[in-house]
Amino acid sequence: MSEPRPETAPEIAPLTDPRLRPGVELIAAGRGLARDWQLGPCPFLTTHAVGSEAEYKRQVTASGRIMQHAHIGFRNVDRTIWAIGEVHRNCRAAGVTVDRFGITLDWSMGYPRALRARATRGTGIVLDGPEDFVRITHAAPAAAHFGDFMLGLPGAVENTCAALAAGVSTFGNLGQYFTFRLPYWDDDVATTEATVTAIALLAAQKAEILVHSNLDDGFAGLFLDMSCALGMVLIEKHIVERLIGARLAHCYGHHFSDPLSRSAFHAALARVSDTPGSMIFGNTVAYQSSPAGNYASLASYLLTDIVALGRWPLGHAINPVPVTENQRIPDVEEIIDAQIFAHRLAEHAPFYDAVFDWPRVEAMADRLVAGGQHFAAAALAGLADRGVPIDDPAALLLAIRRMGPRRMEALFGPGAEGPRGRLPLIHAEWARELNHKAESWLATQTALPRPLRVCLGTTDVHEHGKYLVEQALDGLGAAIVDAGVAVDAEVLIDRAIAGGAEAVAISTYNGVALSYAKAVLAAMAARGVALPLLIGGRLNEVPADSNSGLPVDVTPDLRQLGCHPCAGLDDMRAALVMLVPGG
Ligand code: B12
Repeated sequence: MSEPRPETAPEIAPLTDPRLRPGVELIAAGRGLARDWQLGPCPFLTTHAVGSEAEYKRQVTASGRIMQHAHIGFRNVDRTIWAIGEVHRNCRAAGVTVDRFGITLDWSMGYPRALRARATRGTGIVLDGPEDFVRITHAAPAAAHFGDFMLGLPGAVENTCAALAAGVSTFGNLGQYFTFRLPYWDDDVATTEATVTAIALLAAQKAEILVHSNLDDGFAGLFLDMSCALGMVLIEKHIVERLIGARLAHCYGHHFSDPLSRSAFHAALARVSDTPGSMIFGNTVAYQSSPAGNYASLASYLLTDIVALGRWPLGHAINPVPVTENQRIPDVEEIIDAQIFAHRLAEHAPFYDAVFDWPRVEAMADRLVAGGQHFAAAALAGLADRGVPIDDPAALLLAIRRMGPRRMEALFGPGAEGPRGRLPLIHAEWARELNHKAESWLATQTALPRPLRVCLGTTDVHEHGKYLVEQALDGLGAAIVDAGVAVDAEVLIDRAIAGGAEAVAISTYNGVALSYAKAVLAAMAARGVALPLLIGGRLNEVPADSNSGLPVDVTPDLRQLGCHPCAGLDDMRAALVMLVPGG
């Protein structure tokens, strides 16, 4: 099955922008900031007598112990600080060391500080000032990893200064620069300038600071060819290490379900990078079952990671994701259980080294590296041909972000040209799985009575739901009006009207389902249209008066508003047939 061709698609921006300041100027600004902002103290650095997490990682790697990462995603700061202490203490009592904590900031933290109070809030943590960062880094003698909504977003400089002063020595997340869009924020020039300035500030530190890039947050979660993801490693290293002078630690994992390609990607990374890795992210897309079933997915990816780290000790921590991840934000007990599970598995895992088919892993790593090098070289040459100064980190970042994963892959991918796009050297699992899901569903369906025009968009970066729905609609014979990814409600309806849509379909995951649906209905009313509104994905939201800070299901509220919540594709087809005249 190939990618459906939407009838209409959002406009494409030029690759260069005269408003963008030269990289050298931004780097100088970052260096200037380092005179006032230097790495501060925290219990992690003092307890382990290290100058930075990079130094700590080299020490522990040399000892042969596998490091562990725990992700904390509560909205409430006090609850987060309590949770960090609780997890660290209880795990230590069980003989388990949690080396680092991933702090899931809320997407409103990505804005410049002055705009945050008015921003839509998702499900993550909101920190008010540098003192809040300090409270978090002092919650336990473990490294605090600020990955989300830091680098790559317009508030990068403020957040980086505050976290640096609080003792943080690993900063994310370059991957988010390429894909994350904040509601009602379109100034990608300001976002680029803030990101380069913040990375230059980190490069100018006396201590060795790690810049973290989660590839799956970036284009790796959207490329159809896994070797292009390895290519992004090379391009990002060119930008961050060669052009800006900082150290870049890569993370991967969300979308890597197959042990062969997951360990091969690690082997490939070992050939192209000597910077300590941050963490290997859990294969969260595989969590499609109950907690008991998800333990099987947890074991599957963790065993692969531990055995691969045994062979290529790159310094990554493993990330045992709690088995409730696909239902909601996991709670403290579930985080502790996952950490204890990982520690015990790390005792078993080395005995699996002998039974892994390493020559097959190495052979796939060969193809990943060859394909990645092809992609990186073709992309840099291709962008230079299009007038992008590829020795300027800011210009290069902006051009790649504006070109996007589909055009990058189509133009610079290593695979042969096929009838409908490039043939992937190594087909990304997420795409294979969703293609198969769409095919098997369509095999049980009949086409719609007539080709309906459906406008489809997402509220946030989660695009896989849309990818699947696009395939299903295309197979049903519908015409797709593509409103794009992370689109504001008003723009969604403008594109629906411009495309002559008869229904609107939204895919949402960030815990904003109800407020977004209300904004869409208001936008329709303001434009004098009333189109059926279908909505699917993670239909929840944190109530305004919540004291737990955890999201709740809003399906009944959506129905009350007159929307059509869809648990899956069956609900979608039924709604379309019922709602659209002659549908
Ligand atoms: C993959 C993933 C990501 C990837 C997305 C890659 C991409 N480019 O698409 C990445 C890594 C980028 C990501 C980022 C984030 N994520 Co995320 N992510 C997931 C994950 C693991 C899978 C979601 C997915 O795509 N599934 C594949 C789809 C096809 O399957 P499905 O959801 O079952 O879809 C079915 C139905 O829902 C339906 N459907 C879906 N959409 C639609 C639309 C219509 C119209 C219809 C009819 C049907 C329909 O059809 C499908 C088949 O039945 C989930 C956890 C999980 N396992 O579900 C977390 C999850 C959704 N993410 C979450 C969060 C919080 C985030 C971040 C904010 C984290 C952060 N702080 O950075 C960021 C988003 C930032 C931003 N800018 O928006 C939370 C949401 C919390 C909540 N709402 O309760 C989850 C639940 C994880 C968790 N437990 O914390 N994520």
